[in-house]
Amino acid sequence: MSQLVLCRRRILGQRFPTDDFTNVTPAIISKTPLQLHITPSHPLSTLRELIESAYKDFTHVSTSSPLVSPYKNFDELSFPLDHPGRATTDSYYVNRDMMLRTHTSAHEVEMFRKGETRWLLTADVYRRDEIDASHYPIFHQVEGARIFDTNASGMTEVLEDNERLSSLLASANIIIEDIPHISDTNPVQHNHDPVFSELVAKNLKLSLNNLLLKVFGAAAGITKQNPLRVRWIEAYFPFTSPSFEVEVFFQGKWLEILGSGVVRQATLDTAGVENKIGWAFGLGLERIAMVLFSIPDIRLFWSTDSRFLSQFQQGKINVFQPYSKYPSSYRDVSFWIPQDSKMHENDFCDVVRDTAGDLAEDVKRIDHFCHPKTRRTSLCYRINYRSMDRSLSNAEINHVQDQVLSRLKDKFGVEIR
Ligand code: FA5
Ligand code: MG
Repeated sequence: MSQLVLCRRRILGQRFPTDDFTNVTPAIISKTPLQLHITPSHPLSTLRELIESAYKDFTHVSTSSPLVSPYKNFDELSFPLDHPGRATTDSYYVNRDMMLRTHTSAHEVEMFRKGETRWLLTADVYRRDEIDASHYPIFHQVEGARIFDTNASGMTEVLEDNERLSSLLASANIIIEDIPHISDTNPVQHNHDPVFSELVAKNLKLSLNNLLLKVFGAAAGITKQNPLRVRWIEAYFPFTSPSFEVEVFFQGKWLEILGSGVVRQATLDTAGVENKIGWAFGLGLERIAMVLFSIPDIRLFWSTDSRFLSQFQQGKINVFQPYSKYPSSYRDVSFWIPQDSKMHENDFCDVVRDTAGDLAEDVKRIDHFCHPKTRRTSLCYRINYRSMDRSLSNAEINHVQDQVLSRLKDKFGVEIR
């Protein structure tokens, strides 16, 4: 009986067998039902609606289970077998056949297969990562896509839309640093008409420049003297070519907003869509919401404290007033790792997250030492504990820290120094 319980994970009411790939933790599983992006008045929900309002004639989808097969997350999108994103160090697996999606692109084939030609899909995505104010293992993306017929009427549709979108930008307070739609290093696909592919890439850029103007214009006080600055950068994704990333200059920094490109024909072929060409983008909600609402720490999105939640209303972008910053407490942990250990930094962070939850604000590696004689490796991490809602007592932090140490010993066989 206990054997059965140990070997299964229950996620969103379904039970799954575990295997050597299983690395999803209870802390992560407990967040899967929360659906912040459709929680009324939540800043992520307001931002989702703002983006949707820029694509009024698109189909909008915003719920679906994060459980997908690795095939759907990677293979359907032409990810090579040795792509680092597939590694258990980077992604959360329920078992070898089921994982938590790492991006909303996992639903591209499904949406195209349904016959959708212009759509937005918003969802929670999961990646194993470091711990600090701008990284959280769960975040939210909006995927957008549009496809056109590869005939004369499709071409007319793109041309007309490009003209419409260009004229909207002509008088807007925006400076765009552009790059060529197609180049040697960012090539047209061999089965695409280069002229059509360029028009589609242009449509993608125009459409997103208008979106960013709407989103940042809503809060930033964009004026003639203070125009929005957007820059396009060549990128690589296995499922688009040419591919682009977009950054926006905001509060003195370039902020990475999204990835995008002309959809690989293989994706449309897999979806059974014929004689179409189009674009797709995937945009992260948290980083935009943090600057729009002045939210200083990514953990706050998960806060259930009414001092956070009561500050927001659906549809309204306002500046968050921090209610107080409680003191930090630092605890260091030094340990020897076993000789043949494959323990990864993300493994350490998951132990901390699973034990301390959102009390862990920041984790930094402060020392890495290899003993010259024994060749043993020792690591030292500094954990910053701080609650966003209350003061923590020393006893409470010590208790959490002791649990972190004992889990490290149990899971990875480390020797605490
Ligand atoms: C992707 O996820 C691609 N699926 C995007 C895409 C879609 C490309 C369609 C082409 C066509 P990337 O890993 O760069 O790409 O993430 C996209 C955006 O998600 C980033 O620009 C960023 O805004 C956001 N993002 C990525 N990682 C994090 C993170 N750890 N925390 C918060 N936001 C993140
Ligand atoms: Mg990126």
